[in-house]
Amino acid sequence: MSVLRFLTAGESHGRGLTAVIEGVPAGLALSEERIARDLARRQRGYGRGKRQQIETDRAEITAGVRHGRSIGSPIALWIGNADHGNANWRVRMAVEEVDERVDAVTLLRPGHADLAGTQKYALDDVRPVLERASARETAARVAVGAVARALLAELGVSVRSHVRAIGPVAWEAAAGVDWEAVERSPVRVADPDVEAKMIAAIDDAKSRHDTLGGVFEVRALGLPFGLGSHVQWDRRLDGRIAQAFLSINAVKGVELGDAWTVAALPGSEAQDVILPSARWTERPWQRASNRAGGLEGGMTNGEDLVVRAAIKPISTVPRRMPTADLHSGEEATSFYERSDACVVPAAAVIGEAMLAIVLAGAALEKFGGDHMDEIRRNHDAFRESVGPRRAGGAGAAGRAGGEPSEDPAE
Ligand code: EPS
Repeated sequence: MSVLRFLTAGESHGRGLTAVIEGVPAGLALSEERIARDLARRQRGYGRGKRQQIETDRAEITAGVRHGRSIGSPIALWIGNADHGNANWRVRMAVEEVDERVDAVTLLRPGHADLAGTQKYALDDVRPVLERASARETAARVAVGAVARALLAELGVSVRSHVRAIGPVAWEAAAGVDWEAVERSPVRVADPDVEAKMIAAIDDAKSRHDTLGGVFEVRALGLPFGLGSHVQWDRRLDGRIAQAFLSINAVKGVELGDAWTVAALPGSEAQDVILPSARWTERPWQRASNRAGGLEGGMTNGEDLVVRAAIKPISTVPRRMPTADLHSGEEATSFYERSDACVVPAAAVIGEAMLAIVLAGAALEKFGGDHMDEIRRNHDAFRESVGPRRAGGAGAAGRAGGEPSEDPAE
């Protein structure tokens, strides 16, 4: 269990979303403005549906922050659902008993949690399942992620994302991505030709009453060595990252570095050569390539961390689809209200949040401390210590370490 934990609560059309984050040290500068920026980035993206025109997500910080800084106690966040203001939703999602008749949702939608959820929780209405399974919940995760990013920024780490594919249209980003161009793009790519093709693909899917999935990539830049550990299965950072990404609604596959390409190469061509110190230009222990995506032995290895995720086309397909009825078990056709046509750009922002949360937790495990100053000191001293290590326990590049113990008991 990470020292940084969070829980969310809230239904898609209920009053709103709550998040509680435990383990944030004292002294971290935080503001609702900063969180709002990430929430707005999640709401953007070509292919989003009408719901995003109703919501303007804003997280209120209701606990754990005083005079602009965390105080070490749990941080609580509240994001109201504007759509709940609609009279229909107020009745359908009322906390108290209501006098009005509320019809059960009984048409099971394949690809959603509807069938498994109603069976597991013994429900005769799909509504309670779909409300919580909805990707609306990811707004709370992005708010939590903004807190995690603030902590990582103090350690010189930034988290970025771009889209690699929407439906059949792919974008192979170069190593030096123009991140500002990505931010300006409604499909999160930095190539105008590819952007136009992706937009056309989404328009085409919409006109055919269909939806599109794709692939997004998240990178963490400026990471220190040694987040995660090789010593125990559940401390391996690669496993923790994969779990975090697969927990994002509709994500069905995760790739670390060039995993799928490397799988087809002979071992002699699959490595990232460790360069000698004469060739280091930016930091100790640079590599000739980064096929591993910044992770070896379940630890960060100083290179950029690269995670890619495959997201399936949204299961709410805007046309009638064959299904079965929850009450009768008989053949039926699914209903359609409204939905997004493509959420790949938004999912990339959610991926940033999940990666930031995992990395901030791992950084707190490595650098410890209850105040940001303490964490910064530990972090800076560790970064200083990275470099060639001499036999006999001498420290990095011949620095201290290996000194005779001054413990009088020894
Ligand atoms: C979602 C269905 C749509 C999306 C929603 C996730 O909601 P609605 O049924 O209200 O139109 O808009 O996403 C969000 C509300 C959001 O903020 O991302 C689903 O079924 O997962």
